[in-house]
Amino acid sequence: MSTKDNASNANDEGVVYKKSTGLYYVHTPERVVPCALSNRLRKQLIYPLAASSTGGRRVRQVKEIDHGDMVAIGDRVRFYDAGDGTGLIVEVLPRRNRLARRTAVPMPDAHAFEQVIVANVDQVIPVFAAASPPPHWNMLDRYLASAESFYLPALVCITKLDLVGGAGEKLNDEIQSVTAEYRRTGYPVLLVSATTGEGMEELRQALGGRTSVLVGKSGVGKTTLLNTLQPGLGLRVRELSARTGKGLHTTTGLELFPLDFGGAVLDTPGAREYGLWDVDLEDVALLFPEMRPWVGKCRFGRTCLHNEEPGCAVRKAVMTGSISPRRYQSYLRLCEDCGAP
Ligand SMILES: Nc1nc2c(ncn2[C@@H]2O[C@H](COP(=O)(O)OP(=O)(O)O)[C@@H](O)[C@H]2O)c(=O)[nH]1
Ligand SMILES: [Mg+2]
Ligand SMILES: [Zn+2]
Repeated sequence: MSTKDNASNANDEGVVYKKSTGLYYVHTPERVVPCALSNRLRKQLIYPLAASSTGGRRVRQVKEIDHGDMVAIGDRVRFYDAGDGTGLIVEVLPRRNRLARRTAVPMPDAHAFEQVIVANVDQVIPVFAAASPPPHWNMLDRYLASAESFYLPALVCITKLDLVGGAGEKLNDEIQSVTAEYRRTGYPVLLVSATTGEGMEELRQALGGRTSVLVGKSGVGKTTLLNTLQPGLGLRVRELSARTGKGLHTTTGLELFPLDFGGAVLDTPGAREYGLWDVDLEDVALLFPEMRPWVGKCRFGRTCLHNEEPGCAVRKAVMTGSISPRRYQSYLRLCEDCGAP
């Protein structure tokens, strides 16, 4: 086949798995094509975003593009195949959803802009170690609330179970009660260990055929889980620093990895920045699924922030045991981050 035949095909479609110095690595079922962005597309600035039509988001979208980041990992794109192994992206197809972070702003009065980490996500998987580093469940509540704010399903993965006696009958009390709590709230929880292999089959099934994003701080064991499921994924395992016991930071670009058993996974190299923004204070409670039934039923209705207000239905639910006091504390801390007085 001549290279001309490929060049004539403008309708190739694929998914961006990796970005690197102006090139987008587009995966199709048959091949990987490094693509540049067409100038025409660069100038167009606006492209349809399926999940959002509000003015505010539209503005953010333009800002995002202003900062040169108009194609995200996970985006489905159409491209011209140049016939020499490279291509040119001519269209970004509408996004089903996205996971984003707020990027630091250099000037005090400038607006933070949204940086899309990955588009078209099926699930967010917060990963926590049962021990080493010790888990901070408040952080898990943040990840979960963040996923909720993007309307993304979440699956909790607690790994290194071997360090606390395994997932069987001897399961550590704290892990047991926390697991039960999240499951009651409706979040699936997987208890796994890359060392003993327990829970790994369930994890494989949860990942299969889906696009997943692993979030969790460095050193919890994310990369090891992936390497264990699929040896040779080429992901570097960072050793815990012998001195500090913390994960060593290396700056690696984000990359979506295709899984042999179907689906793809993004291993974020540390996730401090998954804060919330653009969430109104009155809506923070909606990011906690177990609070939703009470939102709007307080004496002050939808203006209640469920803190000190009299006649608060959410606080009453905490008092009567329907809402975990621990999750409620996480809610209050999140409110503070969102500017609660
Ligand atoms: N005991 C135990 N150690 C683990 C397990 N998974 C990972 N580790 C260790 O934890 C450290 C950090 O792992 P890594 O996968 O690089 O974490 P990441 O930063 O989240 O990707 C490494 O020293 C791993 O060997 C596990 O299931 N059990
Ligand atoms: Mg890693
Ligand atoms: Zn209230």
